[in-house]
Amino acid sequence: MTISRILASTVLLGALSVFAPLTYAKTCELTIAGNDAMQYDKQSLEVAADCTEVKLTLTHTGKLPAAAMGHNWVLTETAVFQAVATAGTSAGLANDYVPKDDKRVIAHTKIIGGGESTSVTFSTSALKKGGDYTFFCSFPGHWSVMKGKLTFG
Ligand code: CU1
Repeated sequence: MTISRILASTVLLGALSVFAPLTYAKTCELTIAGNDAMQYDKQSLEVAADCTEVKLTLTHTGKLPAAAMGHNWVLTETAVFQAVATAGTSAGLANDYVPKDDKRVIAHTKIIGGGESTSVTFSTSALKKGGDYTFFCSFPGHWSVMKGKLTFG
């Protein structure tokens, strides 16, 4: 192999590694449900390594109104989820119990009541492979039981 060939293949490999991630997009769909007994139907969610985007749909399978038994879905790093949940309580229902413009919030849905559903789409560029993420409902008093782990990769 000549020097110029080695150089050419090095350049080609470099170009491929730069452009390969732009050649596809994959939206992965996740679903979760909350009920009138203050429970999610899942304690863990997995996002495959090749997902570039996640569309999470939350359904409230109960009958109670949002003011009494509202649910949302909030994603943060596990290390900060309790602090974000506490800040969410202060933010109030008008802000879906999510602190405004808080960079610790990776994604969140609005608060919904019984019979409703909502979804949020977010890029996995905000997630690190193997990172420790927790999803939870930030309605006051719910996050201690309505929570689970999200894994990526
Ligand atoms: Cu909830």
